Amino acid sequence: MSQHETTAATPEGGLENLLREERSFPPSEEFAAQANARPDLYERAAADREGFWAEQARELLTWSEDFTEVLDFSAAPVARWFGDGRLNAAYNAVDRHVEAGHGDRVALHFEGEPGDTRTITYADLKEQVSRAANALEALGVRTGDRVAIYLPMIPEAVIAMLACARIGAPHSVVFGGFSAEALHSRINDAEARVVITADGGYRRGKASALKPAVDEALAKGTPVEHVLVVERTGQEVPWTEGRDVRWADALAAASPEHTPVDVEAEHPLFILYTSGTTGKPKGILHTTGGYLAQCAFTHKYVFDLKPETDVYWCTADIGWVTGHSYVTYGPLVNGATQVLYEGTPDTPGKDRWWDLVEKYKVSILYTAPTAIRTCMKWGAEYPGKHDLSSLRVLGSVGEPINPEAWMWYRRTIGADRTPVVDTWWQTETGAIMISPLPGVTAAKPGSAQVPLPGISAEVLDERGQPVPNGGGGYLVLTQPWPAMLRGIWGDPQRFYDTYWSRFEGMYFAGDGAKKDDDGDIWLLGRVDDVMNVSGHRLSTTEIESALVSHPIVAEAAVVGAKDDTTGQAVVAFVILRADAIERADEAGEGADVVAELRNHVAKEIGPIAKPRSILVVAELPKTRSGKIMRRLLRDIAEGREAGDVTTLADSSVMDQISKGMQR
Ligand code: 6R9
Repeated sequence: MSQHETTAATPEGGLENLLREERSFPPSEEFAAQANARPDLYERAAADREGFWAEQARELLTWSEDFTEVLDFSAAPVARWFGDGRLNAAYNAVDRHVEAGHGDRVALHFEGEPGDTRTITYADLKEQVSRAANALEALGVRTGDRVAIYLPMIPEAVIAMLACARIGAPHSVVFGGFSAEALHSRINDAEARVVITADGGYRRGKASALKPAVDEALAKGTPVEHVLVVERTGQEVPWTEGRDVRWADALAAASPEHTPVDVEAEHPLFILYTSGTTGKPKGILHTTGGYLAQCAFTHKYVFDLKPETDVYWCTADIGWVTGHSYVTYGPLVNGATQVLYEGTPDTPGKDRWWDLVEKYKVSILYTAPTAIRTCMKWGAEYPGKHDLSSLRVLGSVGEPINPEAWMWYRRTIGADRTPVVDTWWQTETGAIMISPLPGVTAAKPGSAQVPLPGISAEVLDERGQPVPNGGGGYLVLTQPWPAMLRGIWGDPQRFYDTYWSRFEGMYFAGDGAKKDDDGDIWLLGRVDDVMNVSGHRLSTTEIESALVSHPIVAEAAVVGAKDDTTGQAVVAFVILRADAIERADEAGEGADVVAELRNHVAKEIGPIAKPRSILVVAELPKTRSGKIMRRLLRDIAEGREAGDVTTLADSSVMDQISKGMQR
């Protein structure tokens, strides 16, 4: 049986196996006795939701001006939390820990892929962030200006984000694996004035380049005035005098003192682009006070963080929301010590992660199911070579975790001792929403289980009615929460249409879910045209647009097919232009066409979007109204008989495609 037969991509896929899961892992007495979370958190939050969040915001953050107002949802769906309070995110993440006498505590244990290391204390971080903030100001960046960040996983990525936050300049981090084209559209959408990048970074034992992609993006026309370039690999890079500035020079010239700019709680902290159901990525907007409060709260309770003794490691890249909330903001606001690792898990060997856990005595590990399944595939001998006894909490995020992977994570990595927390949330939610609490919840392998204290979720049927226990439907959030997105950058209508129009007055997340007999929630994956490949969100439409932008492609349809390792994989069906087919036939270039198109997608979007397979077809299955029936293509891509074809305009199309697949 494939691992994925138990995790359906859509509610109609059926989840019968999952709901038969009866294993339960109650917290041990020792863990519960020392846990941050207590069962009464739920009751306190239920009794007075707003009072509960106000208490968390005051306890976990330092405000330069206290708030009197907690939630204002009068302009729904845009919420204001702690609206009349003022604070600074970088001050909360850095300075106040130094002022409290923790300047010598390690903030970041950085490990480069080649094995170079840097230890950065909170005092070091304060100096670096202050210098970087002064450097940005010297380049003309003011409060409210946007700054794009395109960096590998090096300390400067965190420093750059915090430097922006320090001056109240919203950052827009673009994942380093995205192409020049993707970078260009994100820079322009946010109208960034400055880009912070590096010459390159280390990946799979090699120095890969980043700066050339920035040059290529800027050549297409952008409002960018300056590019700050971190020297990471020392490779030669093209240089534009006057525009490009060396990070090291700019920081050396800047003062190590900088007064953080106090902003309103609702001041924009960042924009982060994520794939939606149309071709154009959405710039998800997060603001300061509510976002930080929920990041800090969830990080403290879901991971049971003890900042004095824990070593925390989240393997996410800062290009994704997990890297924002659980590398940069949550952990640093809580004064945690964390590991930051630049490279891949199998360089130089398949035990690199476990080597790092042993070396830094990591006690809390937060990673994605795709990584866990990859490690499962490699085998237990790799973690087995290392002492992993420091681990005490394991977290999972990004996609549904199948019970087999959950069990392996707990047994092989956690010695059958550590709680595993499966955390459901999204770029849009800003912070964890549904998760067990270690020390409180009896965990069920494969289920995110319960909304956190102060969070309200429900599973609704087609007509918007809550499903009974045992039923399945659509996951919605029924009450505003502090870290919720405040909109889509520059597109309020799309914000409303995407999330708030399906069910009156409720946020529809785009995920299918079921409630089991105990009322616990099981996530089933996306119900829209968004794929989840290795925990990364990709839009079918965006990849289709990329394919169609190639001159030889007439039409394209993309589906996410189940994949044992990556969760889903991109499978594309393309119709070539007639003249292109003739030319390819003459030259005998069939295979080259596929390779060419895969590379084209990598160039347009990024290597993560490369289709696993591309099938050249003569026709696509369409309804009479011309809608491509992706459901049928998914059947083919997953090796099944195609389902109901009666709504097709031409039902013979599927036979032709299946034959093509068998060849
Ligand atoms: C944090 C993050 C969000 C989508 C979300 C859902 C899927 C995330 C999950 C999960 C099941 C979990 N997802 N965590 N599905 N169980 N624990 O991943 O944000 O990149 O915006 O993706 O990921 O489908 O809607 P983002």
